Amino acid sequence: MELQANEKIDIEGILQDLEHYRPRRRGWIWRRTAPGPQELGPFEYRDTSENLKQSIPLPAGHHFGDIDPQPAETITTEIASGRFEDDIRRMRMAAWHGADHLMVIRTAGQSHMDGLIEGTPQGIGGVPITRKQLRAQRKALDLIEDEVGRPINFHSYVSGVAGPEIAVLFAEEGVNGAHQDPQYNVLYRNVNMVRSFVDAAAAKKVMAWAGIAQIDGAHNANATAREAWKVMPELMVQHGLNSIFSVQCGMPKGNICLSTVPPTAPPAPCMRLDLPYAVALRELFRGYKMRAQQNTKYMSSSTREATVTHTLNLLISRLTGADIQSTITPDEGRNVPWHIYNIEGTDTAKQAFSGMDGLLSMVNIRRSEGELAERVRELKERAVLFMEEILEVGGYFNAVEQGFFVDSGEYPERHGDGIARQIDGGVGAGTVIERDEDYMAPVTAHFGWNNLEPWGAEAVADPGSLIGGDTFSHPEKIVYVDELDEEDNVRRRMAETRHLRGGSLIQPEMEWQGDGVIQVTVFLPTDARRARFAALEVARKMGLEEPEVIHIEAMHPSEGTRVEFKGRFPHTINLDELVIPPEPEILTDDEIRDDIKAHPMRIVAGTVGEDEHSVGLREIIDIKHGGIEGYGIDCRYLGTSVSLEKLVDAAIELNADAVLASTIISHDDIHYRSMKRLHEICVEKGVRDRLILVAGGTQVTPDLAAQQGVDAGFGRGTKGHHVATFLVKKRRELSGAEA
Ligand code: Z98
Repeated sequence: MELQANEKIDIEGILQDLEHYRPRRRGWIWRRTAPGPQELGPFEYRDTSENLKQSIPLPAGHHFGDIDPQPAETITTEIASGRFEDDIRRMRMAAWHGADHLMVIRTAGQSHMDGLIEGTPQGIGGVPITRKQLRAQRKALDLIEDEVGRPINFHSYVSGVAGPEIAVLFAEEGVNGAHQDPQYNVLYRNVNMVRSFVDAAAAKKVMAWAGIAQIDGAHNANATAREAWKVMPELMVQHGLNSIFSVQCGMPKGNICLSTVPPTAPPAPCMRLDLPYAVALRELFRGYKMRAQQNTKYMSSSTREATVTHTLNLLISRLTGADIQSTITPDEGRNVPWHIYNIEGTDTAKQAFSGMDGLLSMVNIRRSEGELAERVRELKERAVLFMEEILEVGGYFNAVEQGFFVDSGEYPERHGDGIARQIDGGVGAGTVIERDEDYMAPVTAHFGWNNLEPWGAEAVADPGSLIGGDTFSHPEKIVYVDELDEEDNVRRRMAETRHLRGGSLIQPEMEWQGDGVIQVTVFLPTDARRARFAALEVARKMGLEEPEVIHIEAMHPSEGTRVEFKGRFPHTINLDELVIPPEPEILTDDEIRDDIKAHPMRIVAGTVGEDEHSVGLREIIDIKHGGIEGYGIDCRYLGTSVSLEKLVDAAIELNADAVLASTIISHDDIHYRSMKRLHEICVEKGVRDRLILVAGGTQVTPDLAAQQGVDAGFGRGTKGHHVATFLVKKRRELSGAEA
């Protein structure tokens, strides 16, 4: 199986023979940075990684030869709509935009699962991780990484009381990265703390064996705390605990990623608050990797606001360093993320990093003096004091019992509202038992006491050898369960949307094939309260089902409101029934410029008849607005209300190649009559063969214009490059030269 850019990925094909699919590699792969400065198009880049084999550049990339610089940082996007089969297509799109770390699950609450589940049940706001889903996605990603020419890291979460089992599953299925932090279980999922740390040791050992990169859970404290910037000292404590614990479990520092988030957001003076924290953290944790996540605590339903927050966060990353850059989708404040927003988040990171390429070669942060120096020192001191107090009260477990964590005060201040858990409380309390002296488990990457010596040196080196190999060395021993639920499975879901695959029918889609969801932005000239209900009425009148307002923003208390709503468009569109005109061929700017340079061109232009509307024509000509003089065309503008005779005479006198007549006024079809007359005058004067006649105006229909005898008519929406393309091509045609 190989993917072709012009063909959709075959999900049915991916699902076939999954039982025998084996991931082709294990472990995390970092981006390969370019060995030195990289020339791309007209620019030199300093902080980039290798280019993709196939990709979609940023929209403005077309001005620069469609270059697509890839930053040095690994870029994450979280794709977990609840239907893994639809997420695969989104993963492919994200990879084409430059994401190489794809995370699944989000709010699904895997931590609440007490064991492994099988099959492909649908998740709510996330994906319940099962072997089949992981395997299908890894299989798809193996194809996608070949397509874009870069390894894609696949990521999920090792949490909850099934954590160690999940770690084994991930090692077996080629998952490359995982969140693992026992503190997350304790604080946010109320898993018993003793159990959580014992599980974490086992899970981390397995992750280390499989080369899985780890992301910790410290960032959840800023997302939970009432005032996120106040937990900065605690965040460093949480990072410290999980990091050193991971090292002790055998994980290399180079695979331990601190999950750090600039803790606050605009309109707070966020750079002043976030930068010292970022600097202090990186100094305290040298040798570890930084995974920078976007601030979500203050996210609203404004995608614009989320994007600016993200961009400011990206500046922090660029100034202080990030190995992995996450891109929370800008719609998280209102949706389970949609396809288009995963791509937007990825592009925001790509764009911001490209824009800030080489920044540190020109800008220094004032680390050693002033406000930054003082604040960095203060944050570190607070973190160290926090650690010391944990020791004073008898250790981490006691500190948690006393509610040390996620307190809304800035340490050492405490407000007494932290999350407190009991040592013998929570899910799985009392389930940890000491291993017997003769305890023995014939498995690879086993943590802690394992009485293997009596079984000989081979057993010590490879415990699995005692049972003829375990699933790590003999994956054929993995028991693959295809589906458990007759109703809730991928086969059923895909049967419902079969008509939308492989044929000519399509339906709008934001999340799942055939969801029919569309989003509409309207401005309603009334106050916010009434606008909300008016918008729903608009949606109903548009024929949308289940309309819902997803964002509302006052433009003024009474003048108007911006409303965004979504709804279900219940129809399908048949692509075969569309009448699609042939695509007009537009020459590139460089092609036009080269042609004009080789064969200079002159035009005369004016607004004809009794017409003072000159703006449209001027914009077609004007260099600043992308007009044709920008290509080197010599433009002689004769003004407004120019008679047709005068226009033609001027063209003859100046030996022009073309006449551009602006025909704005359209009552009684005067504009078409002018075009006809223009053509006739040229015929009368014997110059029709050598003059190109172009007419433009907001009411001009190109076909009707051509019927009047001019060479082309240009209507509303015309830009300079349309006209320039036409002029160059027409002149080639007239001179018999092949385009
Ligand atoms: C992120 N967007 O970090 P449930 N373990 C840890 C976590 O941080 C999380 C989970 C498990 C964020 C995602 N983090 C939030 C350390 C979640 C997952 O209980 O399965 O939902 O937890 O990128």
